[in-house]
Amino acid sequence: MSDYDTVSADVEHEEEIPEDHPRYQDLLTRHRIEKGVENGITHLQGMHAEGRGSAFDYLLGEETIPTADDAERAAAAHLLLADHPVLSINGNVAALVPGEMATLADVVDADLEVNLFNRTPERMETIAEHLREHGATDVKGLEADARIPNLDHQRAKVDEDGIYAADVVLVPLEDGDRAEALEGMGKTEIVIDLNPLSRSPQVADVPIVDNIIRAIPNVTDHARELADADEKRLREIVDEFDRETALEAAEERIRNGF
Ligand code: PTJ
Repeated sequence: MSDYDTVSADVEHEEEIPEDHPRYQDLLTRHRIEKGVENGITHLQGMHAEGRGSAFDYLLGEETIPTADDAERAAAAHLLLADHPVLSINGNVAALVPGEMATLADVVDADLEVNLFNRTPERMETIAEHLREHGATDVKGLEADARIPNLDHQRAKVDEDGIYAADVVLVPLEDGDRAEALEGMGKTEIVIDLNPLSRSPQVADVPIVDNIIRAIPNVTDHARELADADEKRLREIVDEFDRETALEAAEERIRNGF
């Protein structure tokens, strides 16, 4: 019998998933994505994305590897140094870590902006409301009064005083085209993606190869710890981080297990 068979597939509330289950984090993730789809937050395609992520996470050992922790610390330093940081939210992110994103936004004084691949007014509003229910005070993305250049219409829609004006953008679980287009706008880009070979981490200034469920609370912990650090110290952390090393280490772990 596989580990999956030990928990009923139709768990109604996540509290029913036993915390001592060996695949607890994976079961919790799947449950949140299913609920996200049921509640009109996550697109059906988000389930495919989650399946891919889950396979990479299994190979990573379902833990934050040391280079991912370095990336999470560098991300915190970038966000603290930024004049206008924005955290981008799609349907998977909203289902998996709504409260954690609101907390991070609070700690680093960033905006939250809903930015969808499969954009509909209903999903935009449902996700914004879901974030507010989880502690977000101001949710951007609904104005859509600016466009990311060189990207097709729906995916390019952003707020002029949000992602468009941002100097540092966190784009988790993002598709490669938009990550490239944001990079083309000269923004400092932090990407969270469990696949180190995906185009988004490949173009990111800070690629975080980790499960977003672990990554966001860890970025927040680093940001809290660095809250009193001066600009020189924050710049040192940013400069010490090596994106190539982080990508190579993640690929090595996935391919060879070390
Ligand atoms: O909500 P929408 O309409 O904006 O659509 C969002 C999805 C995720 C469907 C869309 O952006 C998409 O199709 O993304 P991709 O191209 O499948 O890329 C998602 C990436 O996120 C993949 O490389 C996955 O490995 C990775 N991923 C999935 N789950 C996690 C993850 N990375 C970190 N943590 C996860 N839990």
